[in-house]
Amino acid sequence: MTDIFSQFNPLEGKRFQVMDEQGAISADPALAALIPPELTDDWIKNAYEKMLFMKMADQKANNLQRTGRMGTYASIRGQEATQTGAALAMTPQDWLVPAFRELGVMWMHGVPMENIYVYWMGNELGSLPPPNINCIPISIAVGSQMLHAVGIGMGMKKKKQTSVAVTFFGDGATSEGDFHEAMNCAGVFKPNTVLICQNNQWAISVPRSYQTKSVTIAQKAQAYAIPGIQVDGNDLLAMYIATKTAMDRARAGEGATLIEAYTYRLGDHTTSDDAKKYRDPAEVELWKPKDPMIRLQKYLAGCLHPGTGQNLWSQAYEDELVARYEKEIDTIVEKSQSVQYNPADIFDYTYAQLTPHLIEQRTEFLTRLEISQAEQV
Ligand SMILES: Cc1ncc(C[n+]2csc(CCOP(=O)(O)OP(=O)(O)O)c2C)c(N)n1
Ligand SMILES: [Mg+2]
Repeated sequence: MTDIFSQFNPLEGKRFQVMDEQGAISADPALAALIPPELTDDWIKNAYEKMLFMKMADQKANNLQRTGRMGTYASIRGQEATQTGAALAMTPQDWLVPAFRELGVMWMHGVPMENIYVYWMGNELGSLPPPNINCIPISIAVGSQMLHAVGIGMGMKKKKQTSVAVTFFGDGATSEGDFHEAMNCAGVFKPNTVLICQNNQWAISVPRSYQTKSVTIAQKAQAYAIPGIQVDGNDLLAMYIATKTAMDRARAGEGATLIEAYTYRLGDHTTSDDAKKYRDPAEVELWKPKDPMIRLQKYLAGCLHPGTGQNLWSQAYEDELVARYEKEIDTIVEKSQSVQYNPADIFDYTYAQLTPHLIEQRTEFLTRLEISQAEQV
């Protein structure tokens, strides 16, 4: 495998990209040569379909919150390529260790969309994936999950397994002590771990420029003696290649890698936020043409199907997919809304024995709930 990590040194200002904003594969033969044979046009088309589905499921989650059927939700809009490229480099044996903005990669790794909706509807049952789906629960506490991923990767290495723990976190999370502890252990113990920072340029209202004075996040890896690479996170192919290369290193016992996916949060931080209050709309306009969906549409529209001679992307094809996915997502919403749960659960699983204060709260909560349910009848 070509060593892209030394070829794209973040300290030299290099960012790894193989498909540009126009959907064109790099004209540089050395870069084009990095594209492995499995990345056929059909592979790209399949990935595009997954990205469209997650984009629509993401939009639906926002709509559900707006109509009072979901709690706060953190959108992945703009980050679909980062998550899909990484997910396609993973195998079911690998463990996914997410933060909270990972609807796409969680779903790709086998967590049913229904579970993800149930979680954001405020029901912890959503955090329990079916057996054999290797994904740990969403971590709302910023940065805490990176250490778990390093620990899981250390365990895999100790057991001489070839599986890998892949963790996601934001640019804001790199300011947490947990990031530096995780990176230090990643350097010292060489775990089977890949650390993916989704640098979406914002941590709620804090821009990337206030987060760190390092020019890139990827270069921080050098201080911990692990490879680090900055990748165009809106380039599906580059994300796949970088993640696959990092996974192969980990599987071969060579240790951890830091990938900075340079991308953009096109939406608000969450449904509880209004980015217009702190973000210049002109910046969003600058990023809109870099949308990972658009560049794949452009690429696929330029490819002809070898059998039919038709373009691999057209508006009619898109419309047909959208109609099909809308129905599928509506069914998922119905299923997630019909999950039964006991409202008292939020009190019953934190302590072995509730404190007197919480017993009081529990009683009051259930009494009020009965009243409000009675009012609805
Ligand atoms: C330990 C901790 N501190 C603060 C928060 C509040 N908080 C939630 S998300 C967030 C910003 C995270 O930014 P980033 O890591 O860039 O991830 P993004 O939301 O951009 O995906 C903050 C400060 C939290 N959840 N946990
Ligand atoms: Mg961020």
